[in-house]
Amino acid sequence: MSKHYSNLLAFFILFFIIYACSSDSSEDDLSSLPPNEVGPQYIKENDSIIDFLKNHFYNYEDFQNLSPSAQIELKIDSITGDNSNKIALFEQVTSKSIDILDENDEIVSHNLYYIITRPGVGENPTVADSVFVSYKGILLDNTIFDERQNPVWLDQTSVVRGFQEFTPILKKGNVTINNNGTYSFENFGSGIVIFPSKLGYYERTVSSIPRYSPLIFQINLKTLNKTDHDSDGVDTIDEDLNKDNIFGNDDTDSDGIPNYYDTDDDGDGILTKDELDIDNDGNVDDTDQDGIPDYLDSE
Ligand SMILES: [Ca+2]
Ligand SMILES: [Ca+2]
Ligand SMILES: [Ca+2]
Ligand SMILES: [Ca+2]
Repeated sequence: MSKHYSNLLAFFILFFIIYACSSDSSEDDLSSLPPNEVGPQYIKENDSIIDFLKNHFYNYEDFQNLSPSAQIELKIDSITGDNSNKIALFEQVTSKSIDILDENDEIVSHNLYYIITRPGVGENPTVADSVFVSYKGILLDNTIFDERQNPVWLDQTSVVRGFQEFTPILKKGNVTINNNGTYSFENFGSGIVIFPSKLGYYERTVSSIPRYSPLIFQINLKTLNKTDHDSDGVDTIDEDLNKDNIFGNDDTDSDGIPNYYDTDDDGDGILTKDELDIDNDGNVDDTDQDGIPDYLDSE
């Protein structure tokens, strides 16, 4: 990690609104009701999202011929009156399907819809990385529920799923260190994503976001950092053993600490970092050659 990025990391602040674990629904008298069934709720919300996409447009004209450092603010409006000849969001979105387990552990594929307004030039983040982003969060009724014009660091393992799944479609920008020591970003990836509430807060009321709210984010991906949350030598992205993009459900030694926070993943008393690559050949060791690396093999 370069010195500049370390400085940036110093500004890492845990923002309340975007983090999936944040909730103030305890005060709510409806919070004792069981959540709606995932399948029917998804169909209802997806219908309302498609309806929204067909009847709204964004200020796409402002996003043409951008200068390298431009950060254009997203504006969404309905296609009526003077704007009746605008191109609907529906004509411009691409969809990505995400498998979500319902209350019976059956898969309900959830669409998120997105538009890339600038692809970016560098690496794509993974669902495990820290991302340095500016963003704006909007509800379908155009209420802005959160906005960060100056970029902040967010941990992708902690943000809402729709946000986490979208940023890997963007590429980061180039950082320029100015003569006065400040820095700026150019040609960073930018886009708009719209997703149903199961990829957001679902049945919870969070700040000004009502329960079962589809969310819209405009995201500018300035840069990123790889993460190794437990500093055990295994990147966090590689601690998601079942590759479902959820990091809390991989716990090899069943001690209640998921692998990405467990410094001894197989619970054999030897730290992962001390059995990862003892011969230092750059390959993860598998002494008994059973296909399970030593750090996950308690045998
Ligand atoms: Ca997992
Ligand atoms: Ca564990
Ligand atoms: Ca670990
Ligand atoms: Ca171990």
